[in-house]
Amino acid sequence: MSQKTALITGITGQDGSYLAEFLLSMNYRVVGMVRRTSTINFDRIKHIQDQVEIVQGDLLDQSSMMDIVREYRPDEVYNLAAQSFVPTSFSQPVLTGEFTALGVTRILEAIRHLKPDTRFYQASSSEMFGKVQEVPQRESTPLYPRSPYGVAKVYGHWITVNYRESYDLYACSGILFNHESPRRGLEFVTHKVTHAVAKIKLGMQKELRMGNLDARRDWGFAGDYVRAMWMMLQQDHADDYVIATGETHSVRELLEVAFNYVGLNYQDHVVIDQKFYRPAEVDLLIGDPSKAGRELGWEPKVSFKQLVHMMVDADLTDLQRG
Ligand code: NAP
Ligand code: G4F
Repeated sequence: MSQKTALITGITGQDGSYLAEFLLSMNYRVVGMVRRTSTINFDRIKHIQDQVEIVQGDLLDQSSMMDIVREYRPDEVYNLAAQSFVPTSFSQPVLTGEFTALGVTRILEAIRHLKPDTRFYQASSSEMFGKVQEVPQRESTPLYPRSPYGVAKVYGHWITVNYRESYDLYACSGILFNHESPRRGLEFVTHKVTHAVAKIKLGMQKELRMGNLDARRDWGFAGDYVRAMWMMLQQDHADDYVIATGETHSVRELLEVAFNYVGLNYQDHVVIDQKFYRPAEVDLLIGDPSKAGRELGWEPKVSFKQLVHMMVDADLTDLQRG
């Protein structure tokens, strides 16, 4: 069989780096789209940089998306690029809409006009469930986003469904619940906590300022979740799937597990700071991944505790290396 080509937007992000590794292991030609920056930002992909092809493009720029699809003729496109941090979506709502919502249409338009047999994956999010209308959340749960990011992802989700139904594209939306790893951005709560725990343990920091400790999330490991993205594009028909662990934990439990792991008590270090509260909160997320289990044969392998321990260990190693 001839080698398949996959285009990944957002290859420099957490998921992009794990997906690129996975697709290389499956013998794909991997093309990664990156936006132009004044300094190169390839930390997460430096170990595979010589195995992937990097091309410049931007979700804001229709012609760059058209040029890339025309030149590389991808068999599969994974649209992972987005402004993905919820608090920034409150301070930059228009930009978030341009990247995270309209960016999806730009790439779908490129596929529709230039290579309509391309299989397309859209990185949808459990943030779309927001003020949840059902527990646990599944593919049919009504959406009620609570942030400009969540609203933008609802647009991206429905435009993906719409292009599948209108133009018969093989277009899937993966509704992924929170997934983390040592490569997670430092502003997200898991990595913020594990990095601070490692610093406190090493005597480099004393206090950790946090927001709402009662929020609950369904946290899994990013390495497990990128496998599901690929599986969605290997089926007979395109469809949408919830990817989650089916367990929920509070931010407080995250603190307990991370601090306890290094023999510390979070209450001695955590200070509540209103600055980290959001104008509207998503209180509870817990996904039902049974459709993905049944139809894709997907299941998560890393537990919540293993994930937190893995992240603390990685932060301790990095900080000790200096
Ligand atoms: P991430 O680490 O924030 O990575 C986002 C990527 O998008 C980066 O490579 C970034 O490039 C790129 N990007 C941002 N704006 C762009 C633009 N205008 N043009 C081109 N590229 C742009 O996010 P992630 O955690 O890997 O998540 C991947 C996707 O899944 C995102 O769409 C996210 O919203 C979605 N998602 C994530 C989760 C989760 O828990 N991680 C859950 C559900 C859905 P730079 O390196 O240049 O910034
Ligand atoms: O780690 P977070 O910033 O992730 P959030 O908002 O759930 O979004 C992430 O997951 C989504 C999937 O559901 C993705 F689509 C999205 O791109 C992103 O990857 O915050 C998790 C929870 C929130 O309830 C927040 O209020 O932690 C709470 N929290 C409490 N203190 C904090 C903090 N969050 C952050 N970032 N920093 C804090 O100090």
